[in-house]
Amino acid sequence: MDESHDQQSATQPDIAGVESYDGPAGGWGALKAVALAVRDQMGASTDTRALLKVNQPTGFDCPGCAWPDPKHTSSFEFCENGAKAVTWEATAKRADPDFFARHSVAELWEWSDHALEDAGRLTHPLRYDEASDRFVAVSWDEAFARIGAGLRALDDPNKCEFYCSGRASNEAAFLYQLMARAYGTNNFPDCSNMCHEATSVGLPQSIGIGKGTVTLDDFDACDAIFCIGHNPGTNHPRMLDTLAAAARRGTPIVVANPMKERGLERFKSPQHPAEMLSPRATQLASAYHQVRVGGDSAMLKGIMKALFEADAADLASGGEGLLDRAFIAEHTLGIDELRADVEAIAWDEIVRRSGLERAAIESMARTYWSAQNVIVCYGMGITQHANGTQNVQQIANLLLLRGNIGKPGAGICPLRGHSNVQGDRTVGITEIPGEAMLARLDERFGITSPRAHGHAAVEALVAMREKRSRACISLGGNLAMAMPDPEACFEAFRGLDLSVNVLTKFNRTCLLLAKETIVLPCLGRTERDVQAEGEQWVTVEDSMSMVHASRGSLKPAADDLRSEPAIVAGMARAALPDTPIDWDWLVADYDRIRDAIEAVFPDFRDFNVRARRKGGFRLTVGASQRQWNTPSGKAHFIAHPLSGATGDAGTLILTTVRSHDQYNTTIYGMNDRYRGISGRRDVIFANAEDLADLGLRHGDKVDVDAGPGRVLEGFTLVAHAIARGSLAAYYPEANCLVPLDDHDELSGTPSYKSVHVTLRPASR
Ligand SMILES: Nc1nc2c(c(=O)[nH]1)N[C@H]1C(S)=C(S)[C@@H](COP(=O)(O)OP(=O)(O)OC[C@H]3O[C@@H](n4cnc5c(=O)[nH]c(N)nc54)[C@H](O)[C@@H]3O)O[C@H]1N2
Ligand SMILES: Nc1nc2c(c(=O)[nH]1)N[C@H]1C(S)=C(S)[C@@H](COP(=O)(O)OP(=O)(O)OC[C@H]3O[C@@H](n4cnc5c(=O)[nH]c(N)nc54)[C@H](O)[C@@H]3O)O[C@H]1N2
Ligand SMILES: [Mo]
Repeated sequence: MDESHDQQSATQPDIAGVESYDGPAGGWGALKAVALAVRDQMGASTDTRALLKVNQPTGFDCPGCAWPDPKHTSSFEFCENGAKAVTWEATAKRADPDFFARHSVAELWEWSDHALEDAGRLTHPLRYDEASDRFVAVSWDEAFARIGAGLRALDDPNKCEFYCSGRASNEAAFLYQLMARAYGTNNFPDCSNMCHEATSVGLPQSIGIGKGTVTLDDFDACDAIFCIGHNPGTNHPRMLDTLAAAARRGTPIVVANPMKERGLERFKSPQHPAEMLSPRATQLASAYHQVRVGGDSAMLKGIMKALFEADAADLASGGEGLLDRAFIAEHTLGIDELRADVEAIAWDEIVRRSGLERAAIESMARTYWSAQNVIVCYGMGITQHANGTQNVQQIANLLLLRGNIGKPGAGICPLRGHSNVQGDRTVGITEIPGEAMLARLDERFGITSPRAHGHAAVEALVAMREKRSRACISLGGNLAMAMPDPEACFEAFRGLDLSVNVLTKFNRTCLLLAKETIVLPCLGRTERDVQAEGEQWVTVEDSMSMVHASRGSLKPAADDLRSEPAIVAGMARAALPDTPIDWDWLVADYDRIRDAIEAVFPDFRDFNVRARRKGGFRLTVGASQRQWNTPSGKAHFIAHPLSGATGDAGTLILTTVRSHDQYNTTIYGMNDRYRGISGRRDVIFANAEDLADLGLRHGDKVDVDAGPGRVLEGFTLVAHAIARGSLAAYYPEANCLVPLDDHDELSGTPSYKSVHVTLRPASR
């Protein structure tokens, strides 16, 4: 049943850990990987029942990704990478005080990121002790007292950054923003600043809301799906069942991705016993277009150009045209500017910049206009560029041209990142809060929230580096490793007075020592959460604006763990002895936090009732009903000059991607099964013809140079199915190539996916 074959081409030398993978996504390889993850992390003795509770109506929300579940009524929703996320959290390993007594910080610094997290779950609050160069256990009271003292010592609340990674529940995130605003700042760098900020900024201008407009039901009713710049086989594996169902119905799936990703090509669903036992897999992509890295702007304009041309031809021959003219007239503004802009670009330029033939782009356009209802899905391949917001708006333009927003079976579908990144935003984690929300927050809690805008992620790191900010509190995440330019970020953290990390696992950001460095261990999604008035549950919002309950059931990893809401309350109590907020009362019963959320965000009406319903409820997405929450009340076509890759001969643009064995900065293992890599991550994927032109070969060691001081040394070239002019490397290893100030001007999203580089034989 082994589906991978060693088919290294005869012309290519053998390289350790590199061989082609010819199997489908999913299949027996996925089941094997789950078995290994369970064995390595959970051991025979621990409670593997957790795996059966993932995404069940009575269970917890999978910490893996934000893809929704089929109405929360499915039988066991199998997903290899969800299982890895769960086993990684429910591991039997412990990073307890003994562990920290054995290993100094100087020693831990030399460990790999994989090894740091693989030490296991944190069990006690920790404080860095300079005399012994070790983290030592402290009581919760002492930890909170130290944090409170550190926060009260700052002469300006805007000198503290409150980072939020997207795993925190709605309840935890809401309390967290309340604490920061009661303290006096809107500094909320968050992981969405590195992720879908281009969506959050771009879509409100286009369609009046910064969220996707589709639900899972729309996938049953659509006639074509476009997948641009995302890799569901690895990052949203449960989506493969949705795509496979569409493919089996004969729905065309058009992919635009510089890399051939197995999870977009074919899939064998472990949920389908018959398929598992047959040699056949489901073909997913009906057409696969290897657009150049950074070539999406040109490609999208090309599709629109072909559509306008075909529309004109259709009208000329007596047809009704291919645009949805009634929709455009009733619901939109800006069509003339968009048309003029698109028509002015020459096909030559579109072809050169996108790296796609004109015929290929025309075929994409034909599939688009031949379908009545179209969904466009996209991920980081669209957003993490200097023109990320523009890319997002081009996708909205394309959809609006045929009325593909706000009708069944059609819409825009950003693939969100962390499992609750969208919810955290919804409940107030934003550096640019609206007045209405602040007014309600103030009224509900008797505080005066600050009105000035705060820092997003890049601004926060710059402020820390310039010593304008003196403290950073992180609710989850590994900020210093997730951001571009690790050297700059390390320096920023090391200059702080106070650094606090609330985590399940120890990571490198904890090793960047401030004057006072504290690590607080929290409960994970899988674990039972008992507060003063009984057992609690939390809520999360998925990619499709569905809010539902998540209830952990496992025994906590250690007796002394606290929940995220309880930890936030502890910090707040210590830092803000004079606020009128009764933190302990709020945390004793999370229904009270949910009532407060409802008071501040009216869309959560009857929150406690609706959250208790099986499957939860959907938040209002105006655009899904063709209600456009823009100043004009209309949806907007937004024209932008061509941007992104120039396609000039000889230029190489490097993108950074996730392997199949990682969750962001968490490295579960060293394999990337679908891309044929095992036991290593020090590779650069390159196009074979580009290598030939450069006089380099598959297997050569190279230095990747992105400018002065930005060199990735001694990585091995791997000839791969990737577009010409394009290279790919793993994140976070390649983050040293990305400058902190190279980001989308409109949204601040770092350009993780378009780094101009040169290659040369390795110097060592
Ligand atoms: N198992 C697992 N699941 C995850 C995560 C994880 O790390 N592991 N991370 C979570 C998070 S926070 C996020 S944001 C999502 C990320 O999910 P994705 O958006 O799928 O993430 P990436 O791996 O960054 O890959 C994006 C894809 O974009 C393609 N790409 C790169 N550059 C370009 C380009 O210029 N144009 C186009 N069209 N495509 C390009 C790459 O080839 C790759 O296939 O996944 C979430 N889910
Ligand atoms: N080059 C490059 N860089 C990137 C990206 C890229 O594509 N390329 N992607 C960017 C994106 S999309 C994102 S979202 C960021 C990710 O940035 P972050 O969200 O900051 O990073 P993670 O790696 O997800 O965080 C891992 C840590 O989260 C903690 N953790 C896990 N579960 C929990 C929990 O339930 N509660 C708490 N409190 N802590 C928990 C663990 O201790 C673990 O060490 O990285 C960004 N950086
Ligand atoms: Mo993300």
